[in-house]
Amino acid sequence: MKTATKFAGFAVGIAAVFAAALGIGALVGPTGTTTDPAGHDVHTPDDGEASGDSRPGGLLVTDDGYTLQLEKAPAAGAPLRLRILDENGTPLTRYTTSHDKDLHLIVVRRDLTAFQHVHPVLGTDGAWSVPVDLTRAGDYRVFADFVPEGGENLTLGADLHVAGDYDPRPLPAPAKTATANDYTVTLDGTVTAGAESTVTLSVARDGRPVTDLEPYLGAYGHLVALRGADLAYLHVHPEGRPGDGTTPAGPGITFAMTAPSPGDYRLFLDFRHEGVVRTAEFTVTVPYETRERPVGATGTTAPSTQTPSTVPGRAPGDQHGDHGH
Ligand SMILES: [Cu+2]
Repeated sequence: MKTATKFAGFAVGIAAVFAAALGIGALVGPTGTTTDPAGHDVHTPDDGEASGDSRPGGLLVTDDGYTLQLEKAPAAGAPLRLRILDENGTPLTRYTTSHDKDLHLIVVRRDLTAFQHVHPVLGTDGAWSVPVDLTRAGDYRVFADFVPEGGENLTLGADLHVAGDYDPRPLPAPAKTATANDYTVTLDGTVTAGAESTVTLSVARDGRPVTDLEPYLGAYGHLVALRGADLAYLHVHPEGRPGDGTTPAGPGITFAMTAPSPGDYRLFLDFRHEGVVRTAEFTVTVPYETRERPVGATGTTAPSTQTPSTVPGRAPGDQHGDHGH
């Protein structure tokens, strides 16, 4: 169960790690003090919400009582098979549909190439299966993103080894545009560590904005973001839905994402147009902040780079009221 308390505790841990990573003081002040600026400036914005946004997923093979059990890499042409096991080791067969599917499976090589986002089929034996392209040798990461019936969204991750000569490729340089066949996708927005950021991805073809994107997985686009160093899987939410009366069918698709730390990320946008799903890929570097920090008190000054919209419904400084600072 993900209680608010559990999330808050985790957020404190993240804050401490993040503070250390920033080199601004590894120690969060003693419980009850309000004098440590590092401890009060560095946090995840959603730490009071049970939305799942406040920690990256995909780093654990077992979480919240569920385990991703992956079969060995299949022979060429055979499907990849996996199970989600509950805490008794029984295959989970009851899911809550999310983004049109009971299970979203992401397969990517460890160097962030060969990205695939597929939707397996659940067999009567409780095993999911799906064809995947594993023609490039190397280690892969497999992410299962699902909602157990009656539970909360989980993303489990496991490694898959594909024998052969592995020639890992460097992460492409950060860029604001990406191409997918004759489509060009442009990324607008700045991703900030530890705060929800809004990014808009705009689709054009042959230089003309595409305004008739087709719904895919309940949205005009589906965005997966992975942290380069460890393939942490970020939860990303599209803003608006097709048919809600306000969300346009392109060219721009807007998402809210939270990068848990500075570093390099790879973004994969799936969008559908004229019946075909295409993927545009971007590298985004989330910088270390050199922003002004409020000193000595909470509730007075918001970090200069945070706009009120990044912390909806919450006054600056009140994030720590429920977990002991
Ligand atoms: Cu999916």
